[in-house]
Amino acid sequence: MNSGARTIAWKIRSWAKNLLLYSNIRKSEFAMKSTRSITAALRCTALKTAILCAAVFCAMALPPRVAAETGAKAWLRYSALTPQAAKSYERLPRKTALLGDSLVLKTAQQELTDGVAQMLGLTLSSSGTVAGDAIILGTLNELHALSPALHSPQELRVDGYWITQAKIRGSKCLVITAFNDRGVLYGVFAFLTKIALGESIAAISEVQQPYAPIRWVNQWDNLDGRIERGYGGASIFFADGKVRDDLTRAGQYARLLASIGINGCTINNVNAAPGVLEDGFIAQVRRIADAFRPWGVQLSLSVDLSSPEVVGGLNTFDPLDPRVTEWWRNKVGEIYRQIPDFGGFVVKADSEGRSGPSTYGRSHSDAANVIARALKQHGGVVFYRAFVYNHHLDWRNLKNDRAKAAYENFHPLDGQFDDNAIVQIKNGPIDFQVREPVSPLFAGLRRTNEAIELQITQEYTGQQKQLCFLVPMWKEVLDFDMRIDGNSTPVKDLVSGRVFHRPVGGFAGVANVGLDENWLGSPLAMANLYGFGRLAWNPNLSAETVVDEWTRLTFGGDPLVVKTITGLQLSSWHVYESYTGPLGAGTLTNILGNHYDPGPESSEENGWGQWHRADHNGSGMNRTIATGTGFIGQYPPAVQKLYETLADCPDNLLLFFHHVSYTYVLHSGKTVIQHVYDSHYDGAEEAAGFVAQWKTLQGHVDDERYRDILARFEYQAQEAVVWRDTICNWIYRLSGIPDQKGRVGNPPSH
Ligand code: GCV
Repeated sequence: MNSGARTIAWKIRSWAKNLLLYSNIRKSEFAMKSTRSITAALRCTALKTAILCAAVFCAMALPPRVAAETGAKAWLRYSALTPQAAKSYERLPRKTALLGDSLVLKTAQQELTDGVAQMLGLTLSSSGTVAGDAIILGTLNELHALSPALHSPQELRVDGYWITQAKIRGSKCLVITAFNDRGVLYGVFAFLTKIALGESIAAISEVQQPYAPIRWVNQWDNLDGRIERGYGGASIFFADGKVRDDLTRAGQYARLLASIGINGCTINNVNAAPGVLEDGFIAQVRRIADAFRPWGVQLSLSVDLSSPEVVGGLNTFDPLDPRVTEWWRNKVGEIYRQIPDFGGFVVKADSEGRSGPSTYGRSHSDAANVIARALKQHGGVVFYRAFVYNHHLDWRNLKNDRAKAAYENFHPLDGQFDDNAIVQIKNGPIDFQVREPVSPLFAGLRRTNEAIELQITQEYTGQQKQLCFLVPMWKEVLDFDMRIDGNSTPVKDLVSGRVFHRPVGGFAGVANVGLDENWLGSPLAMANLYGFGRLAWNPNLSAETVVDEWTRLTFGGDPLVVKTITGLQLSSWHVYESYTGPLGAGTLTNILGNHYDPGPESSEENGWGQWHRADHNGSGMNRTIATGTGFIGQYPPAVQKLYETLADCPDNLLLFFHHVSYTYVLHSGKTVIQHVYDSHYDGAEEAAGFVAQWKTLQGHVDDERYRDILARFEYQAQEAVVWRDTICNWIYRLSGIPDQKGRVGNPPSH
C-alpha cells in the first residue's frame, strides 16, 4: 500500500473507531446496530471503493492536520517551541550542576534535561561542580555551602522553591533551589512550565510555597483491578488480587502528580480490602512505592479497622484493647521496614457498612488514635474520614437529615484526635452533588487537623462522559467564608490549618485515573486533576488562570483553541447543574444505581437520605433551625443568617435549605417551577451549543482528540435532552403546573 492509500485506510479506520467510541458511550441499541452494519458494509468492496473516493475528497477539503496525540502526556507535552519563541531562551546555561545525589534530585535533573531538549532542542550536560555558567539544582543548605551570601527573599517552607539568577563564583547561573529535594523537583517543573507557556525567564526571581503540607490524591482501586467510581479504565496498580507486574503507568502517574505539587497517593479503595495488610502483600505494595519514590510521591494505604481481627487473627479489633494497639504497632513497623517513606493510612469506618469503633462502643478518635500512635514514630499520618452516616434513616421522619451526620459525629470529639491524625471532610455535607453548601464541620473543629476531600472523578457530575470542570465549584467552596467568631475564616484557611494553627492539614482529591491512555477517559476531564493540584498548591489561583494554563499546556497556544476550550470548561459546571439539579436540589440522579442517569424518584422513600422531598405542592428539604431539621444550626451564626430565611437564602441553594411551593417566587422574579423548566431547557440548549463551539476547532486540534471530544459533546447534547425531559416531565406530573412556554409535555412534532 502506498502512503496515500495508507492515509485513506487510516481515515476509514479512525471513522469506524470513532463510531465505536460513540456507541460505547451511548451504549444504545441504535448506535450498536449502526456500528455493526457499517462494519459489515465496509466488507463490501464496491462500497469500500465509494467510501475511499469520498474519503479522498474529504481529506482534500479538510484543514491541515495537527500531529496526532493520545492525551497520555497530559499537560507535560513539552512540544517544541517555534524557533522564534525558542530564541528568548538562548542564554540558558548549557550545563546543569547537581548539589546532592538523592533520587529525587537526579529525577529533577533528568526532567530538566529532557524538557529543555524537547522544547528548545538544547542539550544540557551535567556536572557535579560549578565552573562556568550552569543551572544549579539543590537545596538551600547545599547552596549556602557554595554561595553563603545567597538568601531567598522569603524563608522557604517544606516543598517551597526559589528560582533565581545569580552570579556564583564569577559565573552566571540559574538557580533552582528549595527547602528540600522535592521542592527542587517542583521548581524544575515550574521552570519547564514557564518555557512551555513562553514566559520570560530573563529576570526571574520567584518564590513559590505550598498553601498546605497535605496535597494528596486518593485512588479508589480494588485489588481485582476494578476502580469504584473510576471512568478511565482498569487500575494502574492492581489486577487479579495482586499488584500488577508492569508498573510503568504508576511511575508516569507519579510524575504527573509531582508536576502539580501533589506529594501523596493512597492507592486503594477506602472501602478497603483487609488483604492489603496481609504478610506478603506489603512486599508487593513496596514495588508501587518504588515507582513513586523518584517523584517524591509518598504512598499510603486505605485500611479496614477490623484488620487486627481479619488479618491478624485476634478475636477483637477494639481500638482500646492492648493487643490491638500492639498489632497496629507491629504492622506499621513491618511496613516502614519495607517502605521507609510510607505516608500513612486512610480510614473509612462505621460508614456504608464498614466496620468501625461503634462495635465496641468506642469513639472515632479512639479508632484514629490507635493507628496514629503506631504511625507517629515513623512520621506517618492517619486520615480519618468524616463521611460517617446512617444509611438506614427513617425517611418518614421529617426531622431526620443525613447532612447533619458528619458534624454530629465529629464536632463532639474536637480536641481528642492526636496531632498526626487528620479528619478528612468531603466538601459538602451529602456526597459530591453538583451543588451543595460547604460542610459545617470545617468550622466545627478548632483543635483537630482537617483536610478537605474533593472529588476529581466525576461520580455525580457526568462521569467524564460529559464535561464538568469542577475548579469553579471548588473555588466557591475554598473561598467560602465561615465567619468564625466574626472573623474572616475561609474554608481554604481552615483546612490548611492556618486559622487554628494546626500542625498539619490540606487537600485530598479522589482521582481514580485508570489504564486508559488519557488517564481519565476523557481528555478534557484532565483539567480537573490539574486544577486540583494547582488549587492544593495555591487555592488563591483563579479558575480562569488554572484553565488557561492547562489548556495551553495540553493543546498549545493557538488563540482560537485557548479561547474556545477555556470558555467551554468555565461554563460547563453551570450547564451541567442546570439540567441535572438546579436550585440546590442535588444531582437528581439514580442514587440506587449508577449515579449517572436521571432518576429523581430513587432519592425518596429509602434510608440513604439524599432526599429532595418533592411532592404535589412543592420541593426541597427544610433544614432550618426554626421549623426544619436544624442543620443550619451547625454553621457559625453569620452563615446561619445567610441560609435560615427565605429572604436571605441564595436561589442556587434554596431547595437544599428550604421546602417551598412550586409557585414560590425566587429572587430572580421567576417561580420555582418555571425556573426548573427554563433551567433544563436552557442547559440542554447550551450543551448542544458545545458541539458547535467544538467544531470550530477542527484542524486546530489533532484529529484524535478532536474526534474523541466531538463524539463526547454530541453524546452530551443528547443526554442533556434526556435529563431535561425526564426531570421536567416528572415535576410536571407532580405539580400539575404547566410550563408558561408550552414546552413541557408537548414535544415538538417531527
Ligand atoms: C468509595 C459515595 C460513593 C461510594 C464511595 C463513598 C465514599 O457513597 O458512591 O462509591 O465509596 O461515597 O466516599 O466512601
